[in-house]
Amino acid sequence: MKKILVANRGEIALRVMRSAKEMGIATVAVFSEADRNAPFVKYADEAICIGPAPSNQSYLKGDVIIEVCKKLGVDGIHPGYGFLSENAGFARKVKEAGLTFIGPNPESIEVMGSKLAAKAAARKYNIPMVPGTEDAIADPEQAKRVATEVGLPILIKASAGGGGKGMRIVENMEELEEQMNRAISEAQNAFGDGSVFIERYVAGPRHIEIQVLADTHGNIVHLFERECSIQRRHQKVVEEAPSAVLTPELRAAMGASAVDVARSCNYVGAGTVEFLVDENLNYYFLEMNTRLQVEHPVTEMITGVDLVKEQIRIARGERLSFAQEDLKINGHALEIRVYAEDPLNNFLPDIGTLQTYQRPSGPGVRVDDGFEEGMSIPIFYDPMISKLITHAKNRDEAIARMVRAIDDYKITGVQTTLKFCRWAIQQDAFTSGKFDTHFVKQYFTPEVLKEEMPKEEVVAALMAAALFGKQKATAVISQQQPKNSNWRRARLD
Ligand code: MV4
Repeated sequence: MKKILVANRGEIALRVMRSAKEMGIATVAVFSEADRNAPFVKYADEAICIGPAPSNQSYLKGDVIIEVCKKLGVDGIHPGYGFLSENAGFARKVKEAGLTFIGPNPESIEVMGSKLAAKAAARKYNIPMVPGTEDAIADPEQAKRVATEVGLPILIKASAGGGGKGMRIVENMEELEEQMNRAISEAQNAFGDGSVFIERYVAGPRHIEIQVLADTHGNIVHLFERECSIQRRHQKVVEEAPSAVLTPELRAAMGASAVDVARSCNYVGAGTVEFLVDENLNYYFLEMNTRLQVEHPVTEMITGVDLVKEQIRIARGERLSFAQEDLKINGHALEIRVYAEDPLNNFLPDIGTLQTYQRPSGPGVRVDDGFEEGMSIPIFYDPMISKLITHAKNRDEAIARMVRAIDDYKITGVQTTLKFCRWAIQQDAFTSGKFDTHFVKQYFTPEVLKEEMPKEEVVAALMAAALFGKQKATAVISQQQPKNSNWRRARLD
């Protein structure tokens, strides 16, 4: 593989190109008109504009991207995350064009894209799963029988969903039929597939995922877990590795299960197996993400493995150069996602120009970003500015280092989630490790950020929020707009 095209933008495009460069591989960027001056475009050996700003006219144009590959003599395509990364049809077309898709086979993407098919595949390997239905369900009477059997509350999930899309909680039998019918019609509208299934609702779970790598020779290893329970409306806020709650035994068991899930769909490449872990440390398989994830750096920090390089080596047909026994956890890593969003105003995207943009640095600090000072954040895509990652010899030091790095990070011109993250990682519930997926809902109100900010700033921000309350309401509604809305955040994880 001599030349790779990165079918993505922003920090992840840059991240992928850096590893390619270290491997002596030339890089091609494709970009939209909104990204003309972006660092990833300048960094690439060659760069081609593929269309206007909206993703469906640029980054989602698979056929155009394949044409660029043919023209420029590209060998392989790295899809990053989001956009075309989990599009089985695209992966298939890439293959048919004689190019290498740096990712799993289209068949694996397809199986894991259907949550029912994923669970059916995993069932053959005795992976622990939440009790519920094995097939799609549409008959309300049957649904009531299942609900009685597994016990209320239950969750109705869309098979074509994932990442929390199309999920509905049902607390009592009276609302079951209506909720199910709504879930079916929503799933039909959103995904073109109205299949839904039922699971018992796990009340206060942690979200823990396992990174796997699989080569084309049947070797599969896991690279331990990432704790992703600190999230807000299915948007991850803080990720860490390792998890504060896993024992070595549980880690080994979940790792073995994750490897089996990968095996169950003939997986090749880097993938992530998501689990719920309940308060008694029972774990349940949820779904598998068939791409490189946003939060992959924390795994890189604690294992010393460059996941992008491994993806490329695997795509070249090489064998994994290490076995499970060779992998060890070294220290502790944290990642926070820095968004151009206003935590004092319901996390509304606050796009604008990065008037000041000074990164933190120093020992154990990594910043994965795609912006420079003076650039404006396009309204067309996810408003993530960067990922701030710290690594230290233990969890307490990684947290202290993160607080320091946040304080050293100077961003003006847009509101960011920096102070929200600073608050989160200093909560007793976080520092003690005793938290679950309800952390933000449980503890966060805009007022808690008072301590994180100078007083005048709080007053001004809260007043602005109150004054523009009406505007805010409109914007919230537009955030809930369907698929093609620019504000609808690409579901990354
Ligand atoms: C669940 C659950 C409780 N019980 N399934 C949300 C994302 C999708 N991957 C699955 N999700 C959940 N599935 C059962 N049976 C709770 C969630 C959930 C969640 C999971 C992980 C991280 C954050 C979450 C936030 C709300 C709900």
